[in-house]
Amino acid sequence: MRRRSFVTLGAAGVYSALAGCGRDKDGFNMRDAPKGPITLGFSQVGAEGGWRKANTASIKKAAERNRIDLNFKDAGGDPKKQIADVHSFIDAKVSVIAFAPVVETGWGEVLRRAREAKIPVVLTDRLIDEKDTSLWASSIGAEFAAEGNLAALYLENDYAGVKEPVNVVQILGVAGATPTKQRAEGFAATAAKGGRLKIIDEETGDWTKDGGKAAMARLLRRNKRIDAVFAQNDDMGLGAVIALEAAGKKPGKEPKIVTVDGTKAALEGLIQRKLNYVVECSPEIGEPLMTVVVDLFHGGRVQKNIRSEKAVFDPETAADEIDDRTY
Ligand code: GYE
Repeated sequence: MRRRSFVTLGAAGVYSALAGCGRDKDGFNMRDAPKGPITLGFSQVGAEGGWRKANTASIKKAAERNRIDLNFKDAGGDPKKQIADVHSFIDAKVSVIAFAPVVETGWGEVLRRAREAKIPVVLTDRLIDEKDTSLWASSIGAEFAAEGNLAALYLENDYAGVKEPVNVVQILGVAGATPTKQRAEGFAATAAKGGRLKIIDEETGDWTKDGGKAAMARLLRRNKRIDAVFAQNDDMGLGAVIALEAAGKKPGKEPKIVTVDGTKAALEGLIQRKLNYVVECSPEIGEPLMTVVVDLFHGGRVQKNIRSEKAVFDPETAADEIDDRTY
């Protein structure tokens, strides 16, 4: 952990008087502001692809800017290691814990332990399956179901006027993660409303390019006619492009491909017309997270749910955006 002098948050002494109120609306008993810098224990899912790497970079950069001492741990995609990492933050007596959960389940015990130790918890990116919502102070991330809605809507519009059903295959992220469940639900709900898109098959691609490639190869073996692919993230969609080209297909024409995230690599895929649509999911959670972390101790208003904006790119809008894309 890096030690920092108590500089930019020099005003903290003034604000800490406000933090004396000590409880949020869920009755969460907040600790008084630490004397030195706030220490944040952050547990990351892993480094599975472009989105995740950008998310990690955003968190590290924002911690530095906001003079927060970051204790960062990478779970390598392993839910058990991730829970052990969060226990280790409690042992280390960090001021606050934040994490992006690999999967939704298994969190009750460690979060109750954090509460007993009076360490506030912030969820980033994804959600957890716990009824007691007072176990976390805030959650920051995207609306995954709405991303699935948009992905289906764009395909639906593309096939307006086509009479036969449009055969869609889906490449899913890791099972048990919030975006895997909710993107699938959102896509299916909008597809059902339109009545044109038919989800004929699905495979998991584990959020990675290699996983997406292998999933697409399996889907091609099982399905004669695939009109469109919904890949739940960019990396898997770009992996699917490789498998389709290896099978002599023309990704972007037949089948059409829609993905979620909005990384630079995917915008390039759009410009090359190998992908058709990309729904943006911003990985830039660092600044909003640090704002919440500071507010928790210095009396600012902490919102329970903070949702990010989203946009959809096609080849034209990707060309406008690509030079500004940093991830
Ligand atoms: O879409 C994917 C990453 O949870 C929103 O996780 C995140 C997802 C993102 O592996 O690329």
